[in-house]
Amino acid sequence: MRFKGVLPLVLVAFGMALIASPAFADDSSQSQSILDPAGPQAQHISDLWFIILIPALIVLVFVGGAIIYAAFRFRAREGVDALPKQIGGNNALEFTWTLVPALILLSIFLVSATQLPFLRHTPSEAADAMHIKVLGSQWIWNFSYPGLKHPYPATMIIPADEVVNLDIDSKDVIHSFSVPRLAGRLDAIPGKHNFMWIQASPGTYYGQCTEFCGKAHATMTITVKAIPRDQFDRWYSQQPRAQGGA
Ligand SMILES: [Cu+2]
Repeated sequence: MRFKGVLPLVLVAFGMALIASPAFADDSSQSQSILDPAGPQAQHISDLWFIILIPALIVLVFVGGAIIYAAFRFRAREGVDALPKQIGGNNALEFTWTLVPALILLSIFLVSATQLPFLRHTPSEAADAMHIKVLGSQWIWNFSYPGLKHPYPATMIIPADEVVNLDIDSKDVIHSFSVPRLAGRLDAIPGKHNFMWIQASPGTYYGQCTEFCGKAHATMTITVKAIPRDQFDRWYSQQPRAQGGA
């Protein structure tokens, strides 16, 4: 009973440590955290996460502090059985605790919504950037390049520091494309063409299907290799061409 107020705080602290830990992990090639961004999309999302963390921490300290204070101050004590003074019908108090959270949530909504156009639309200066077709199927991702004969399973090679458009589709059930260090996740839905763009610093980035899609869902991994433009051109020129392809 007397630890009732401490338990939520311990749980919240544990949860926050769990969430924040990848941000402080070293820049290992295995990292899969959006808080360790390697491109402008992930950078925006990561910045937004930290901006929202500030009001969330203030609320945590305020509400958690009030819970701890109340739990200790008004705990049951030997020989004292009177209820603490009960407050009810205080309009000013009720108005405040409705309005303040509503304003906090509205601000978070607005600051998030203003990011959407950047995340949804290819930057205008990269209007002619390459499109790669991303096809999810049970249980492999395939990446098709313009003019090339075969799709490439599991590993996507892209030119570093350049915008690349991804046209995302599914062959069977709903999958979700997610490479956290580059961008947010986007569902691959049969019959619906979804779109996102990425841009990556040179390096190798990992992700996976993030929508449970059947028994081998866990093996549906993604590797994105961002290599310098000249290396990319060399690789591309060595691949089998589609018939009639450039
Ligand atoms: Cu899947």
